[in-house]
Amino acid sequence: MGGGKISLRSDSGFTLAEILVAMAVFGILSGAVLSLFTKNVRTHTAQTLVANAQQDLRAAMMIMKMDIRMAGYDPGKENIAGFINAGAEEFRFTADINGNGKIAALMENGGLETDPNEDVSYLPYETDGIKKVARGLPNPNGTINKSPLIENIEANGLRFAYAVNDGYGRYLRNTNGIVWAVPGANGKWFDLDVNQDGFIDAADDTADGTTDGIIAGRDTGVTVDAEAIRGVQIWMLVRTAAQDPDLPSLNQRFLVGNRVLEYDDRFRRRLLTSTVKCRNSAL
Ligand SMILES: [Ca+2]
Ligand SMILES: [Ca+2]
Ligand SMILES: [Ca+2]
Repeated sequence: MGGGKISLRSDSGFTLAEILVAMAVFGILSGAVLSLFTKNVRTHTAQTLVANAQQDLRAAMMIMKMDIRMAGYDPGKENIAGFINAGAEEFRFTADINGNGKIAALMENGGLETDPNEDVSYLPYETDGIKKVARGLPNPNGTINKSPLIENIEANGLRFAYAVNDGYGRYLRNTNGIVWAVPGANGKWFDLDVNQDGFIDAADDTADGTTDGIIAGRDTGVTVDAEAIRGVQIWMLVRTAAQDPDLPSLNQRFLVGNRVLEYDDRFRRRLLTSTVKCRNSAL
C-alpha cells in the first residue's frame, strides 16, 4: 500500500465459508425486514379498512340526520308532511321542501315533483351479496328507487327508535326519562328500556321474558301515531370490508336499537348512534 492509496481490490478474495456466512446473515436480515414490512402492510390495510368503515358511517349518519331534521317540514301548514312509515328497521317520511303545498308522493298526474327529496325512505337491502342501507326516493310508478347510502351494514344493523308525544303535548316518559319506543304488534308504542333502569341494553332483552337477541319492549299503552313522533334515534352497525387475519377471533356484542347482536369472528366493527329532533317538533 504505497503512495497513501488504499487498494479497493483484495488479492486474496473470499473463501467459500465467508461467502456462505455472508449469505446466511443477509438471508436472516432480509427475512426479518420482509416480515416487518409484511406486518406493517397488513396493519396498514386493517387500519385503512377500519378508517374507511368509520368514515362511511359518519357520512351516512350525517346525510340521514339532515334528512330527518326536515321530516314533517310543512311551511304552508297544509298538514301534508310527516312520517309515513316509522318502523324499527326502516322509515319513510315526507317534507314539503320547496314549500309549494304538495308532496312529491302525492302528485296525482303520475309525475314527480321537481324536488324528489320530499319523500325519503331509509331501509336495508342487499345487492351482489353485500348488505347496504338505501336512501330511497319514489319512482313515478310508485316503487322506491334505492340508492346505496352505505355498504357492509350488518344484518339487523340499521335500527330506529322514536321519542313520541304522550298525547298531552309532552314527551312520553318512563321513570328514568324520555322513552325510546318502537311500534308493537298491538298498535302501541313499546319502550325499549323494559326493566326501567335508564339504559337500553342486553338486560332488556332478558327482561322481556325471552333472551333471544330481540328487545320486544314494554307496552306503554300509547297508541302508535306517526304524527306523535318528535325525535328519532338511529343505530348503524357496519363491519370492515374484509376480515383481519391478525385479529384474534373476538366475542363482540352490540346493542343496536331493539337488537342485541353478537359475533365471534375476525371482522372489525363500528357502531354509530345518534338522535335527531324533528324540525317540526311541537315539543
Ligand atoms: Ca313540495
Ligand atoms: Ca334497561
Ligand atoms: Ca328478548
